[in-house]
Amino acid sequence: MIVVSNRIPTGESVSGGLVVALHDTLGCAGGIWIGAHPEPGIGEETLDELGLTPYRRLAFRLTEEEQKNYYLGYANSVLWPLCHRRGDLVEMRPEYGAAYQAVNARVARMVGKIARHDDLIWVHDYHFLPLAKEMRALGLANRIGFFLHVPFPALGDLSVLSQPERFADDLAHYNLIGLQTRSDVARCLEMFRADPRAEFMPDGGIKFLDRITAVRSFPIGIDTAGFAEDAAQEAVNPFGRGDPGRFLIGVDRLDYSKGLPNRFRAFARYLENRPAGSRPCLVQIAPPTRQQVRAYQDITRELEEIAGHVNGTFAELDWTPIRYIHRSVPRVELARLYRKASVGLVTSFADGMNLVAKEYVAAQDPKNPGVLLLSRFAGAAEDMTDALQINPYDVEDVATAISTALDMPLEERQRRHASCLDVVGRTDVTIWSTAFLRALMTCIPSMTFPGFE
Ligand code: ADQ
Repeated sequence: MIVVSNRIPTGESVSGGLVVALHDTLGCAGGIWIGAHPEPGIGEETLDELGLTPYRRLAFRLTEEEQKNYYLGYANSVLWPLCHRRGDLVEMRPEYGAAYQAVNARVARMVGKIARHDDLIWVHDYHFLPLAKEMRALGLANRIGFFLHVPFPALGDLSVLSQPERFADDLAHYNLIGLQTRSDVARCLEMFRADPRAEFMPDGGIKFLDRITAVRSFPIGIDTAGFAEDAAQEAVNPFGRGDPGRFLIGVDRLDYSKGLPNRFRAFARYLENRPAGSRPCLVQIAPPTRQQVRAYQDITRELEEIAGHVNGTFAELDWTPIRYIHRSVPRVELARLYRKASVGLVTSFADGMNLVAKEYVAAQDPKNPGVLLLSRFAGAAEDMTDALQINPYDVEDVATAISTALDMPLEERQRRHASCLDVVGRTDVTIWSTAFLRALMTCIPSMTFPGFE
């Protein structure tokens, strides 16, 4: 098997849900994992073996220009805002599209050099939409699957692209298109339905010109048991001596899709109605990402202003309303934080799945669980119907939900938590990867894969 993703694990250890899942999958099946090296440069290289795993890691380096035009440019200033319904933030430049195509062609050649005819190829995310088409052009007839981690764009939004018709054509070169939710599948099918080149087959497949593809949802999850185990480790105290008492938690990459300004505003609105002395605090962990992109600089500044304003308005000598932390936190500490928090806040305006929602639920003590506030626009909301679902555009609605969550009786908390935990367990990350690979293999019954039959 060959896996292609933008990021690959570097260094000695493997952490993070997706990375662990792919590491285990490749560890079981053997194969090669290809991705971009975090440091800029030229060329390709094999990274040191990760322990005794039976797979290899192959990294390609992006030049400074490629980093700017392919990664920050086309991937994160065109496709990311497009998929997150922020057409207003799309920044279109000719050099972006050209670099995106060139990097995809280069990665296709890399795969072409090492792929055997019976290798399965699994491509991840919006950085590599045209990769299958580039590989087909080199003559690769392998079974190629694609998984999109972010929301599938609405048909109308695709018109933002200079050549919107290429989106369907690129995707149709994959044998299987995996998406997070049933709503994503509906939007993808709508795109194919509107395209005169596509024809729907009786078995649900899509014939697109001379190719056949399938579209299905595979909701991604986390390593549920591992996370619950970390969360229960009482020896770990993430606060040291600065215990805030009762608190709410938010954990997000600092991204405009996560609805952070409205979260802070809603928390402030909640505080207005709560007498001083009985107020909880909000711990917000948000490491900055993609800071070279203007929209990310803007959201960083906006959030600092709001946090400063809320803290200036409500702080007391011995209490700060918002503890706003800009760095990464080790996973075991993060798990402990989730467990101690009375409320977990997910307020995305658009989100493929949102793993934080699942991590928060997995980390709770089932006897005395906290409450998850979950945006109805996060993919996780499709199945986690017993989370307290909120409309992140409506600050008043979120403020009321914060109040409801903090006052919720134990029995209702337990009932809602048990239902959400059931969803988290059923979509565990190993179930996700196994289901995807099974689906990718079904069209070739003679093909077997150790551990995935
Ligand atoms: P993201 O947009 O990054 O992922 P999310 O699914 O919430 O969003 O995953 C974030 C991960 O990073 C979580 O595992 C979280 O614990 C971790 N994290 C965030 N801040 C951290 C911090 N300060 N320290 C340590 N860890 C931190 C994209 C899509 C999502 C989709 C995932 C997986 O945007 O919609 O769910 O991929 O497919």
